[in-house]
Amino acid sequence: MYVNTKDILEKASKEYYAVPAFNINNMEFFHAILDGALEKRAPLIIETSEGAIKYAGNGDIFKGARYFVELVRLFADSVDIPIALHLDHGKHFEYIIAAIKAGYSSVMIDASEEPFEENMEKTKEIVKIAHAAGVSVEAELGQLAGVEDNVSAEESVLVDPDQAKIFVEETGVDFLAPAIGTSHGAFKFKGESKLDYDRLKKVKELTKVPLVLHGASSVLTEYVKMAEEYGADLGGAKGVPEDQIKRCVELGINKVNTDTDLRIAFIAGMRKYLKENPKEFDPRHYLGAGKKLVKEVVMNRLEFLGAAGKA
Ligand code: TD3
Ligand code: ZN
Repeated sequence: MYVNTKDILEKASKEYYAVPAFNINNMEFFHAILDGALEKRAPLIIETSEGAIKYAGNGDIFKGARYFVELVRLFADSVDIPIALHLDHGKHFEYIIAAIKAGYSSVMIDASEEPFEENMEKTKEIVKIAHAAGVSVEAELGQLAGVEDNVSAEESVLVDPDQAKIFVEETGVDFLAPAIGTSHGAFKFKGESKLDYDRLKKVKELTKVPLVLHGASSVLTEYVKMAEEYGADLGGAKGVPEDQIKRCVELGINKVNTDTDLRIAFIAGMRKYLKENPKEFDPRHYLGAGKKLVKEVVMNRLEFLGAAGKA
């Protein structure tokens, strides 16, 4: 069934597990993710960036938002696991409104690069509009380093736990993404991954809301290697190890945003297939090879985050 993201995340917050939020841009990734969640009997959050909405609408953002709602609802309505659709990194008012109007379950207002007061004001405004439409809201405090899609920052700025408490109380936001040292994309760290667990623990204690980890892909060696074996150049790719993400879940993370891991698995599967089947040109076959590996990654994440069996 199609549900409010809040229903999924409040249960996860109470029981200390996390639900992955998987980014999609097209039908194939959605099918792979859905199949994985059904097999694992897990709740599911599908999310789209502003860029994905523009892409799916072939330039028209209202069509793009509607496209994703129709796609997700069509399948969600006929299965018995809870599925929510979320706008990831909403930075522009028009995208946020398009998502709410089209029927998204939740939206993120990302004003994290603005000063604290402005972030609070913008978030408050979106919360008022979204809540009136029955849509829940995520906001971000601090900044992640890295560049992906519409999302970019030079260096990370970590969340201030005391500000987080004020922010949640003042804005009425439903979920909070605290920056604790992760970054977006396939090249997250030059040295070792270092996350600020103490900061995360404090944020949870002071806010008590479901918390979101961005930039949480693990960049699994197995898929990076496969992609490189068949022609990709991903030298220096590095993600957040799974045991570090698990630690974050123990400390109160309930939504784990995942894009890069799916992209890498997909390209690995597709490159291998194309190389091994040079006479093949049916898109269902080469896209299908990517889908198969996306489903594997999805099932692995659902399992180690503790979402498997929670539907
Ligand atoms: O918000 N996202 C999704 C990607 C950003 C826009 O496309 C994340 O936090 C996941 O990041 P990643 O790169 O670690 O999968
Ligand atoms: Zn993110």
